Amino acid sequence: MTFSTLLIFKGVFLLFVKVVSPVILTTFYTAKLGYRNKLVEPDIFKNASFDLLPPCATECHEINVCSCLSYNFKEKKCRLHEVCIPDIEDNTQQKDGWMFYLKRECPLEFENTNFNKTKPFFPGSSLTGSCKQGYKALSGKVIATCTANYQTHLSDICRLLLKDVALGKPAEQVSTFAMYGPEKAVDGIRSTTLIADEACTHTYLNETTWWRVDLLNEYYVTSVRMLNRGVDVDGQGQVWDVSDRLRNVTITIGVDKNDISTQCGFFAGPGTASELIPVDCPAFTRGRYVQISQVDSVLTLCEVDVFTVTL
Ligand SMILES: [Ca+2]
Repeated sequence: MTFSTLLIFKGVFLLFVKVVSPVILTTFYTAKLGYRNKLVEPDIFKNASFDLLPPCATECHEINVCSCLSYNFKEKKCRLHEVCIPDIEDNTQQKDGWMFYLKRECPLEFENTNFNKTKPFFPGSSLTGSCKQGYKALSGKVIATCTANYQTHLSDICRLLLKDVALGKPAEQVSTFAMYGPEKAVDGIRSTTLIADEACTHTYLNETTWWRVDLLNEYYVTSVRMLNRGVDVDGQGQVWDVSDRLRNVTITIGVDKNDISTQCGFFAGPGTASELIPVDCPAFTRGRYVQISQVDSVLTLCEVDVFTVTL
């Protein structure tokens, strides 16, 4: 083959490249990436519910010269491209099963959401994030997924965490011994001295004792924290430590005052003097009333904190 023949071949090839087949204008970047026509995970962009970035998209991410990729749903093949021209993208879209994806990021900024990863966020990928301090996702975490059309889908939202929702709210108990009424568990006074400070509730010994508070609004209750009675010294100098009375405590939540039966948690005890006892409720425990019950014992609570998130 002569040199002039080679030139003719080259000219025809370039003509073909520029005019006949715009697809070829897109440079397949294969030297380093090696994903040209390589089989990759099936349906990587169809369903964006997986946690790991598909290998094809990952490589496009990490290699600066890759500016877009195409994926063939039929053949499960992926190609990385160095050059992407909008017209060509339009032309090639869905041709023979190929879909074109620009290396573009899904939005990562969300109100009240703090992601622990800052990498580019590409269609088909997911990021697990956590809420900023003071906020809580009911499911415990937020998964942001970048969909095929560059929309970010959040698995959950970060809700404002409210502390001390019970503070000052109406409280009741099964019975009241002396001056130790139910309000003493929500008065904000955190003394654990029942006798000297009159700081705690005290029921009579009933078969089943209970104390409850009306939060006045419905919330998702995330946890309930009990402050147990401390050591007392009475007027005669006698030391009282009956903190172990707090045991086998059941915490229930209810939307209706007549049905406070949703289980939040259980504290087997026995409690110790001035112990602060947090009990976490299952996710999505919804209610307005919080009830603390125990069997065959005097119930004494020096303070009850209810942690919630807004509905
Ligand atoms: Ca108190």
